[in-house]
Formats: sequence, C-alpha cells, structure tokens
Amino acid sequence: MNRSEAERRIEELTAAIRHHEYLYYVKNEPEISDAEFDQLMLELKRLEEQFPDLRRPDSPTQRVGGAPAPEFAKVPHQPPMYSLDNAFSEEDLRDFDRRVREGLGGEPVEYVCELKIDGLSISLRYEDGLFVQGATRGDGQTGEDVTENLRTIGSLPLRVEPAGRPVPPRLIVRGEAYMEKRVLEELNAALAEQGKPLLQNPRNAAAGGLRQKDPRKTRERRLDTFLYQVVDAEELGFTDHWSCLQQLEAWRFKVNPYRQLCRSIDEVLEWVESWRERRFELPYEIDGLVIKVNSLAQQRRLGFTSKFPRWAIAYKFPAEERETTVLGISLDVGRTGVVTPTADLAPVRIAGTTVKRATLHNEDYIREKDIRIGDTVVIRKAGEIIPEVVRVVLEKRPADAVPWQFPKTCPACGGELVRLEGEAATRCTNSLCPAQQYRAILHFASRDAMNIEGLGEALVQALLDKGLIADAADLYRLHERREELLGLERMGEKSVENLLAAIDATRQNPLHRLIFALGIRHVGERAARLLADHFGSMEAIEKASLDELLAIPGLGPKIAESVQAFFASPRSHQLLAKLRAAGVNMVGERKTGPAEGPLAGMTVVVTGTLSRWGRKEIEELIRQLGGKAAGSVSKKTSFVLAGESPGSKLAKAQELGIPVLTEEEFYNRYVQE
Ligand code: 1X8
Repeated sequence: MNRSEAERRIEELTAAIRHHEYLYYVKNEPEISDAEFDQLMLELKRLEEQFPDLRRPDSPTQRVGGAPAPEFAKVPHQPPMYSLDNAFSEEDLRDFDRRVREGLGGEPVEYVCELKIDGLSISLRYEDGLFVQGATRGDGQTGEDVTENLRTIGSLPLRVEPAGRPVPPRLIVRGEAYMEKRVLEELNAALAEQGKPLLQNPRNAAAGGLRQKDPRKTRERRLDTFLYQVVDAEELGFTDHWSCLQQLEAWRFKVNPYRQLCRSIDEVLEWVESWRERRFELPYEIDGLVIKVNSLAQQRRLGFTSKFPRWAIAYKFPAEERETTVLGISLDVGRTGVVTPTADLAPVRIAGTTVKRATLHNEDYIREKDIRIGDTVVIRKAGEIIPEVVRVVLEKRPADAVPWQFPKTCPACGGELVRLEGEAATRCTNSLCPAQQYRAILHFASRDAMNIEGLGEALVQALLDKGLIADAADLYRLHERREELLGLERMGEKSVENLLAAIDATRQNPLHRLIFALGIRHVGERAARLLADHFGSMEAIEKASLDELLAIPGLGPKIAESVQAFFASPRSHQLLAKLRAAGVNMVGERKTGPAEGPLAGMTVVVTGTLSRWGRKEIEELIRQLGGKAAGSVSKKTSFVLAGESPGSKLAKAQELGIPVLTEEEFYNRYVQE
C-alpha cells in the first residue's frame, strides 16, 4: 500500500471505529461483534506503525497511547465548578420554587429535572473540536489534569464534529465520570480472588480510576461518562439548558436519557416521586436528582449565593428504611477488650444490599431503644453508611419478649465483663482473652502498624488455634516452627518462606510503627510519632513519668494517662521484653532540637476535608515542613488549617482566637516556594 492509499484507508478506518465506539459506548447498541471491532483497530494500528506521521492525535488508537503523567498538574476552573444546595423534602423543593419565582418577579419558570450521578465531576476542554484537556473537579476552583486517563473512556469523544450547529473553537463541557454497579462487582470479584482490598463504592472506584498513574490501569476500570453542562452556554448562543443537553447529545457526548422538562413545581414533584423506587433499577448509582431553571437568562439573573447557584438544587432521597426481626444479639470483642453488641437480623434488602447485622453500639443504646430478641425493628441505611436500628415496632413485639441483659462474662474467654463508671463501653478484663489477642495481633500486623504482608484474619486465627502463637511477639519465633506452619491449610513452602521473610523484615521498622502496633488505647499513628520523636527509644517511654508525658506538645491528658497505664502493666512489660529479645527495633531518631522549615516550632491542627491532601498526607507534610500536627485545638495551637465541612475544631479556634487558614492560604504561604 502506498502512502496516499494508506492515508485514505486510515481515514475510513478512523471514521468506522469512531462510529462503532459511539454505537457501543454511548448508544449501547453495537452493530458489529467485538472481534470485528478489534480487527478494524488492528488494521489501523498496523497502518499507523507503517506511516507514523499519519497518526492523528484524535486517532482511536491513542486512547491508551498517552505517557503516564509523573504527577497530575493543577488545572484552574474558569468559571469554578460549583456544588449544589440540597433539598430533602417536598417542602424544601417548594421553598426552592418560591425563592426562584420571587427572584424573577413572578414570571413563569420552567425546570429541567435530571439524575444526580454518584461519580466524580469532570471538565473537558475541546479546541477546534479536538479533546485537549480533561480535569477533575478538585475543590471547584482547581482540579487535576487527568487528560490521558479520561482519553481511555470509550464514551468520551476524542473529536467533536459539527452537528446541527458548528463546534465552537473553544468548548468546555462538564459532567460526571462514573462506574456501573456491574463493573464494580466484577472488578471486586477479581480483587477478592487475588486477596486484594475491595473497591468500596462506585464513586471511590471512579475517583481512584481517574487518579491512576498509568492510563492502562484506568482503562481496566471501564469508567463511563454522562455530560450535563456546556460552559458559557449563553455566549455560545444557547438560550436554555434543555437545548444544551440536546446539543451535547447531537455532538455525540453521552447524555443521560432520563430527563424531563417541567412547567411547574408540581410536575417536578411528580417526577421526583416517580424515581423513589425506580432509582434502584438503574445500572449505576445516583445520589439524588437535580432540578435546574431551564432559561439561561433566568439562571443569570438569579445568580449565586456565596456557595451555590440559586437556580439549581439537588434533591436527596431520605435514607431507605425497612422492617425486619432481631434473631439474636451477638457480642464482638475488640483488641482493647471492648465488647460490642450486634443485632443478628433476618436478612433484608435495603438500598441495594442485603443487611444481616446492625451494630447496637453499647448497653445504653440497647436500653434506650429497648431492643429485644424477637422484636420487629426498623433498619435504615443511607448510601455507604453502616445500617442502624432506628426504632422498635412495639405493636409487633412478641408477648414473651424480655428486656435484653448484657452478659456478665466474655463470650470468648468466660472472663468477667465490667463497665467502668462514666464509660459507655463494657470490657472484658482478661488481657489473655483469645478474642482480644486475635484483634491485637491483627492490629499489630496491619498495614499502618508493623505491616506484615500476608498475615490476615484467617492465618492469625489458625496460628492461635494451633497454639503456634499466643501474642504478637511470638510471631518472631515462628521460624522455629516451620514444620507446623507447613501443616496449616494453604501454607506451602513458598507461602511459609514469604510469611517468615515478611515478619523478619519488620524487625527493622521505625520506632513509631512499633508504638502504634502495641495497640495502646487512644494512641493512634500521630501520637505514636510524637512519642517516638520526643523520647527516641522505647526504654525512655517506659520510664517516662506522667508529668513528662503531659509536657509533650500535642499529646493530650487522655493519651498520656493511657500510655502510663499501658507501661505500668506487667503484661506489657512481658510483651516488650519478648519483642526486645526477638531483636525488634526499639530506638528511633530523637528529634527534640529546634526543627527546621517554614513551620518550625508551630503546632497545626487540621479540620475538614482538603482537596490536595488526604489526612495522613497533610500530617506528613506538616512534619516535613518542620511543624507538629496536633489533633485538638488548644492555646498552644499556632493555627488551624480548615478544609471543606470543618468540624467543631473551627469553632474552638474562633473561640480561642487562634488564626484559621484556608487550604489556599496555607498552600501559598508554606508549600509554594
Ligand atoms: C452534580 C451533578 C449534576 C448532574 C448529575 N450528576 C451530578 N453528580 C446533572 O446536572 N445532571 S449537577 C452537579 C453540580 O452542579 N454539582
């Protein structure tokens, strides 16, 4: 084939593939088999390899062609990507309608109703019809450049062709990237087989997918899109939102088919009602409905409050409730001995999953709600939230139901259960309790603690059952019991080698990991680091007086007392002696001298959600900048870093007159050089 023949064939193939991608990914109506499609793709790939200069940037072969980005560049959103105010009831929606009509001086209003897709908001930029940049929402002002990852999504057009109307030379469209429920289930089945952690819900799965460093990984997530906004639509000649959606569809973007134009709030309410049950039948999750004023001129006149557009609102369905019966109440023993009662329920389907258990928290919770075995109870589950018992249906209580009594003895060891004055929790007092040991060892081995790879629930249980270990320190002597390990289920030569090597490697772990791994009450990773940095060795911590512990900035009295109590116990001494004898590292770098960096000498408290960093990342960053990350606000706090939805710490800071910085201010002042 000569060059000009190749050029023509490439054009034909590109048009054909684009057409079939559209039919398959957007319309869900493929006309050719996967094999035929692959054949077209292969032919195009070969031709492009033969004539590399004929490969176009919007070629269908380029969906996974992009180089992995070392990190995601920041993309400013102009205009910002807003979030929506919520309505939870018919009344809230009528109030919204009243505000809208008042704001428009009583003139007639049309509304567009759409589904609110539970995914990740995205913004796509097209220049002269070519997809050039895609970004996540981020904090609404600034997102992350995930162009190469978005390119892998089959329903996303790499080129927009004129359709009814020309393509503006600069076009920005916004919408949602999401994952279908079925895809999530399939990916999770594969992850479970490999023993890997599962994806929690479609939204996290989509977010994680878009943040992959390698676009091929994104492709494996099989993400999808729905677009619902043309940015600066009025400037582009649109007069209403409805025709924007029609035009997006004509341009071959994937637009959600479930939408309705309503002439009154009553029509809106009818539509809302029609989705109350139907929503569970969708192949993807929605977290509500969106109602928008149709006219773009009216939208402009209504404008924005400090937070939200006045011309749109999100309707959230109430958490779903179902009745079921309490078959029994069982007890779980945690690693610190806290015994948690759980209701065993007759299985019910609710919000898309089957619920068989609900936590009952503690004795008081059961007493207040007067939950008895045999009772009919109302269960509620909202989104990913753990199911809870709302109330007992007293009319359905069996005549012989008796008030539930918290057992006096531990279900795992028979030890005495006690409830300390002023505490809600009931505890097993036997520190040798096998259930506590089991939890304690699992915690010791967990990723954020000693991070012993391959030591999971089943194996810990088997090791305890066979008497191969009694506590965490015994793990370091397992190499003496190789033969018995080989006798365990699913433990071949290789698995035993790997396990022993994984355990051995943790002898060199930094001190703060070991402190956290001990499972001292109230001592999380942050406190563990404070202790390690301040004392520099386990020995020094063991010898520390309460006053010395109380003097550590950022370590509260509750933690200090708990540390004291832990090290005062003979059992702890014994455990530490065994760990020491096993050669587990017990010293760290002592960092008490004046720290260096822009935050040297400062104590920072973080509250709310940040867009750039997760909780652990920001705490690590504060440390790297020379500061201390503290958990609660006090007079010693230098400033509070407040993200989205800050908690009570913000109020506390304002009360004490402690400075509060936004994420932007913090970033500009301390992070950027
Ligand atoms: C968020 C969402 C919107 C729509 C659908 N799904 C969402 N997650 C829609 O308008 N159809 S609008 C929106 C927002 O404005 N934050």
